Amino acid sequence: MRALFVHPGPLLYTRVFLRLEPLGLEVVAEAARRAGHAVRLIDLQVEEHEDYHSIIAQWRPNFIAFSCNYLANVPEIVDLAKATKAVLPGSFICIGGHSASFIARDLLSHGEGGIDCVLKGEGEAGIVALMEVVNRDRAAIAEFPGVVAADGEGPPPRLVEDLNSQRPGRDLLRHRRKYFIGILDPAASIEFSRGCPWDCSFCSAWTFYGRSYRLISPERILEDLASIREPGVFIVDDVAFIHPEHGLAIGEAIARSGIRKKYYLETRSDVLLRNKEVFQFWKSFGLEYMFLGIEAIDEEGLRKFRKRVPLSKNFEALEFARSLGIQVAINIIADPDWDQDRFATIRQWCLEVPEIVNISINTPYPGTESWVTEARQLSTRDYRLFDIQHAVLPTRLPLWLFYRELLETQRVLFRKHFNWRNALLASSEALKLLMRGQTNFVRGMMLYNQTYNLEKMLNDHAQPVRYELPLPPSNARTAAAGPGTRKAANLYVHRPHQTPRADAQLQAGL
Ligand code: B12
Ligand code: SF4
Repeated sequence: MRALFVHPGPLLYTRVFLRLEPLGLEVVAEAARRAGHAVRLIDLQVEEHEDYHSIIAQWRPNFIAFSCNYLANVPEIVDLAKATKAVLPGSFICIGGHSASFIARDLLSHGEGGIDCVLKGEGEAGIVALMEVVNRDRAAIAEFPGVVAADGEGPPPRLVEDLNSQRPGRDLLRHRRKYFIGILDPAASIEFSRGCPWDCSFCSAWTFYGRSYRLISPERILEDLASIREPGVFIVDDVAFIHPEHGLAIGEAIARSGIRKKYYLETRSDVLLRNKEVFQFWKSFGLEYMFLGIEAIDEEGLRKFRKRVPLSKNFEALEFARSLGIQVAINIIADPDWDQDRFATIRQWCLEVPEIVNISINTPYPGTESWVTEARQLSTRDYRLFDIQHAVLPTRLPLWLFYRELLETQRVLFRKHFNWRNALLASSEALKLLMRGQTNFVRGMMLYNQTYNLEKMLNDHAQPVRYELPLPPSNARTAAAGPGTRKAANLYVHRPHQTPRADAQLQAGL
């Protein structure tokens, strides 16, 4: 078949701070290519809709597969699918990815016949067999694992049997130098492990992967790393280095190989403290930036998000990261219920810590436990606003005042890092990048005020809504389901795995 794999356009975040290569889609596309299909990939984060339409018109693919990891991209994907079906009525259109897996039926109904199926779960596990079925007998697709189609739904999707046998089709991207994260410009992405053994209430990583946690071998990782030309590398794992021996083995293999890169990773405070030697070692050959999901600066907030990390551990982890000389970014979740005093307290706290602080907004997503337990009614069901940068629950303050406080907090934090000393450092880094022809970081900084702007945020809420998110299940039904994670029983995409004993101990902080 002629198969076109499509990543949708940028979100608010991507315009300023980072834009990363669509690694998941590359893995799925590569599986199809290795099975002998003619494959192309277009990433609309860095290309235009006209480029997409011209591939459709000239190459005329007969299989088009969209990646929908982010809810905010749903309207764009649905419109592209409909427009494609109108010009290529015989083509087969499929959607996969993280968010698509939780709202499969709704996507089909928004598509009004323009979407043939949603393939839930890990795409590389099912894409090749799905393409075979489409080729042979389209009527049979509804029996296929992970498929949701207009006339039926197959059994749950299967997990990939061996992650080491998968490869990302990195050469399929047409503009590799457009991906960056801060001053790691350009940057590539890489995967060391998949899944997460924890179960935070606001997150859908664990419900997607059925609470499984799998490792990729150091040999395979080294082979992948050796194929990467970019000097910056973003490690996409939800929580890096949960198993210290794995982190050390990868590190030793890299150090031996002589490959020099600068790395960015995300982890948890308790993992950082438990595996200090791994992070210390990684610092010695290129770990430069780390993201810690702190989420709240009070015990009550941490309990609500079920982070299973006491506040004191978070502060201890920050101290340790500082001592290593790693640049740390942390995330705090703002609640729409916050008033001006709460914002002022957070602003003060953020100014006192040297880290880069990112503020996101508490957003119940389908697939998370918050989606079924949140008692407040959504104030909007516009997919485009579900990007954790917009308030989708009722705000205690008038909406304009909530955004004014939030933007002011973000601006204070932005300025904190653009004081004269940092500005000098950043401008010398920026100059080096510009001299190498890399403009992503500098352009992002220049777009800050235009992107994070009160008028724009309010205007986003005033847009006509053509596609609405489904309603969360009624609170009455969830109350009957019982306490804790049992409420999440129906949320899983991949069937839940027995949590291995070691990981259960990790969660309990043993
Ligand atoms: C790395 C990452 C990022 C990277 C971007 C990666 C990228 N360019 O795609 C960064 C840091 C930029 C990022 C940012 C954000 N992210 Co993010 N991110 C992740 C993370 C941790 C891992 C994704 C990943 O690369 N996994 C590894 C690859 C191999 O898997 P994958 O992309 O999921 O692809 C697999 C399947 O989804 C599927 N698949 C994917 N595409 C397709 C297509 C087809 C046709 C098929 C059949 C299958 C398929 O098969 C793939 C291979 O198995 C996930 C959590 C998670 N574990 O999924 C959150 C996650 C996806 N992010 C999330 C969010 C909310 C965001 C942000 C909005 C906010 C934020 N600060 O985190 C921003 C906005 C991003 C933007 N586009 O502007 C949420 C999504 C929630 C939602 N329902 O929309 C997640 C689930 C985390 C969470 N807390 O729940 N993110
Ligand atoms: S530790 Fe991170 S990835 Fe795991 S469930 Fe919590 S927020 Fe999600």
